This record gives sequence, C-alpha cells and structure tokens, in this order.
Amino acid sequence: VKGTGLFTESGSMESKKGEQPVVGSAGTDVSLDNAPTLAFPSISTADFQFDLEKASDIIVEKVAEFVNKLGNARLVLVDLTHKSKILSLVRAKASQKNIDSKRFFTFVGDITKLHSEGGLCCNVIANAANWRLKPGGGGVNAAIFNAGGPALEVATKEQAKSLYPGNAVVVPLPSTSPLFCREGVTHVIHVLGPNMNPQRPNYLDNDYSKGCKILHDTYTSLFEGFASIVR
Ligand code: AR6
Repeated sequence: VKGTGLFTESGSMESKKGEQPVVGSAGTDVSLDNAPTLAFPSISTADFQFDLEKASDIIVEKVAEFVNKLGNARLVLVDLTHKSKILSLVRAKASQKNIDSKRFFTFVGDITKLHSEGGLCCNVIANAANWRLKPGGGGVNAAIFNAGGPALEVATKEQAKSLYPGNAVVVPLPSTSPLFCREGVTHVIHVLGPNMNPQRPNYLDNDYSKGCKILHDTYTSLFEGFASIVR
C-alpha cells in the first residue's frame, strides 16, 4: 500500500526461495527481498553533530528524489536502536510524502550484520567515512572497516586515497571479505558528510547553509553511486 507510512523492522523476517510473494510480519513484501538494496546510516548526525531536524528533512527529500529512479531497488535507513531519533523523524516525514514503503523503509540493526542477524539482504552498504578513508575513529566507520577486514582496506585504497565533503567512492568488495561471504555485501560506498564537530577536520563552525548543501551533495553522490551499481 503506497503512502501509508513506513515501519521499523526488527529483523524477524524470513525469506525462502521459491515462496509466493507474501507480506512479512513487519509488512515487508518478501518477493522484494532479492531486489538490489542500499542500506545507509544517517550521515553526519552522530560524531559529526549535524542537526537531526535538518538532516531528516534532507534524507527524506533525497530519498523522494531518487527512489523512483532506481527501478525495483530499495533504500533502507539503518540505525542501531529502536530509540533512534533520526529514524523516528525520517519515518514521520517520509509518511507525509507518499514514498513507497516497499522501496524505502527504516531498519534497526548493525549495518555490518543485516543479513546474519537481521534477515535483511542488502547488497550495498554505505559508510559515513572520514576524509582519509581510514579505519577506526568509532561509529559506523570503525564497524564497517572491522567487519570488512583487510580486503576492504586494500580495495578502498585502490579506488581513492581521500574524500572531499559531499563526495562518495564506490568500492567493489572482494569475495574474501567477511562482509561479502557472510552478509552478501558486494559493494561499500564510502561518503564524507559535513562536519559540525569542532574536534574534527573540515569543521563548518555551525554554518548550516554550507552544511545543508554539503549534506544534499553527500546523499546525491551516495544514491548516484548506488544507481551506477544497479544499472
Ligand atoms: N550500524 C548501523 N548504524 C550505526 C552503526 C552500526 N554499526 N554505528 C553507528 N551507527 P557516525 P558521522 C549510526 O558517528 O556522524 C567516524 O569516526 C549512528 O547511530 O558513525 O557521519 C568517522 O571516521 C548514526 O546514526 O558518523 C568520521 O570521522 C550514524 O550511524 C565520523 O565518525 C552515523 O554516525 C563521521 O561522523
């Protein structure tokens, strides 16, 4: 049903090959489970301290712009906890925009364990990276580099050495990476969002007119990167 709002899954869904399309317990159409899917975290809203209201407006706007250009592909905003403020804000705003809830929804779980622990198949995941494209630093970046193993570091270096805010780099994942064999992730897209944390590089000093433009650019780069994989 279009436009009736979105839901947060908790990872209880199961999908079996050859099964008739059915609607899963949380409202997911299991027939879409093999559709190309990008799982992405909310860029810049934790360590980079970007305002959540402004970020949620931008996420919903960019999803609405891209979701119908991606064929049957799905976009999934992920966060670690059911108490996530950004997930609630985005769900509330997206439900007012007539966005197809089969093509865009929110999901609670660790983005590095979506298949093994959440039962959600995502062939592409996005990383809120740092400008050096280095492991560590906490947050989702540390989690993804840990889970991706050395293969992800090597593959990342082959694509780029650094990133400017607002940009993305698509990294094909070698099959030796645990993220590939365990989770079915074939690509990681690193993106660098705007930074409102004075302790981090490229600090924007609360300049939200620049910051919002960079966050728009970041999601455009991310979704275009995903589109280039899907095509
Ligand atoms: N799975 C899903 N979501 C997560 C996970 C996870 N494993 N870990 C964190 N999140 P952040 P930023 C959510 O701080 O604000 C790093 O040090 C989190 O709750 O990772 O863009 C980099 O090296 C939040 O909603 O990214 C950069 O220097 C979202 O992911 C800097 O932080 C983004 O939080 C980037 O800061």
